[in-house]
Amino acid sequence: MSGSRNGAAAAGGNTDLDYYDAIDDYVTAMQLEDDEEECFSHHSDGVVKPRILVMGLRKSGKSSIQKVVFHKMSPNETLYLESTNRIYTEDVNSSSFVSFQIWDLPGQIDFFDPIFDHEMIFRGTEALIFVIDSQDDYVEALDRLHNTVTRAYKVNPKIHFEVFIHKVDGLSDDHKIEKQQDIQKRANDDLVDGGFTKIHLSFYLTSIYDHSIFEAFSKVVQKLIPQLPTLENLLNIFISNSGIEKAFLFDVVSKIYIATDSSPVDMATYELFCDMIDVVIDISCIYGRAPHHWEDNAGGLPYDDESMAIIHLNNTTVMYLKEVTKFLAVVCFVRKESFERKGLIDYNFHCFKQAIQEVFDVRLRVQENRKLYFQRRWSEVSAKSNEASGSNPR
Ligand SMILES: Nc1nc2c(ncn2[C@@H]2O[C@H](COP(=O)(O)OP(=O)(O)OP(=O)(O)O)[C@@H](O)[C@H]2O)c(=O)[nH]1
Ligand SMILES: [Mg+2]
Repeated sequence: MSGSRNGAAAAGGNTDLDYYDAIDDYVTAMQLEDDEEECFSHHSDGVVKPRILVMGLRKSGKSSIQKVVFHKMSPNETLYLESTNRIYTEDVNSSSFVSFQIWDLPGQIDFFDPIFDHEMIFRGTEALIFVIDSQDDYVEALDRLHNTVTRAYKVNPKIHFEVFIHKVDGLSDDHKIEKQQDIQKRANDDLVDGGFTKIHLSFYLTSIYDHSIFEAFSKVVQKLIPQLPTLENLLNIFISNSGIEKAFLFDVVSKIYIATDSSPVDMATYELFCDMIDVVIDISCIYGRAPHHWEDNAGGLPYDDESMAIIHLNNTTVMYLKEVTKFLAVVCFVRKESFERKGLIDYNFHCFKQAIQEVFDVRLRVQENRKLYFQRRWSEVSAKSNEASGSNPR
């Protein structure tokens, strides 16, 4: 591994752990994983990018969620969305670690109709989001959920099943909890009754009218990032050495947070950070100048490696946003007295940024190896099948 072995400067913190140890652990883990052929099995169609399916009944809100999270559509505009009548696939590639393919499946199609090769689709799927409209009667949705997850599980038991209990904006907090408990109990009881005790469903209360949909999507995407423990570890080292209270690593295009330090996440903090990103991006879009070479990427956002923002709050805390790699930013809360040592924070940030870059480089190398591996496997398979068809002429 290249790069200097200088650890972070500590503000009275632990110097034993340094960024490079964390990266070395990660590289070893990835090499071990690479030796296991089994980990490639669910990519048998050669697609290395994780695939997320979004399923659910008609009008449950599937397309709205994708438009709001990935296309910055305002929630009110979703009122005019037409019903989806075919499968839409989209590549999401905003920042270094947020890279997947998302499929919007129309509510009205029967996915298990023989004209769909649902087995092939589930085999290459890493996450299945099932959207339930909480404002509607959800008996039919629960039936469909059960049918979908049990069939998908039989094909690919590694899929993460994520249930969005959606459109909860009209409900009081008590009512939301009641609804979640009811849906969760019914869905899990159905699985136990059917003998599917190993299927795990994760539930989220979501709405496009607040930050809950971004938080839920963040958690879904985090499960697809094998480097997550390393990123969390790096954030822990960064904050403990810099006197920072809480830090998130954000994809600024989607406002998905891909990692945070190990202290608990408070929704209000997350919302404040999302608002800060909106302010930075909005001001940059209105008054900033987009570099020409970015125009093909993410709509030519005027956001670059110089981007940063500082907001002094009225409660002796400072919000600090700093770019890490393209479209990836650290946003953190710093106490005013710690912020007086901004030089130390910036030095530690520099080490953190280098470490993230190294993790990303390793990720790219692993992805490249996987691609070559699949190309080799597929050429072997097609050579064998050509041989077989040549030796058995009809
Ligand atoms: N109140 C509320 N309405 C929502 C929310 N999300 C979506 N909707 C509304 O739900 C309606 C249906 O949304 P769509 O995104 O078209 O639903 P869909 O699941 O894609 O529907 P199909 O394409 O027909 O399968 C629209 O009028 C949206 O404005 C939400 O969080 N809260
Ligand atoms: Mg739709």
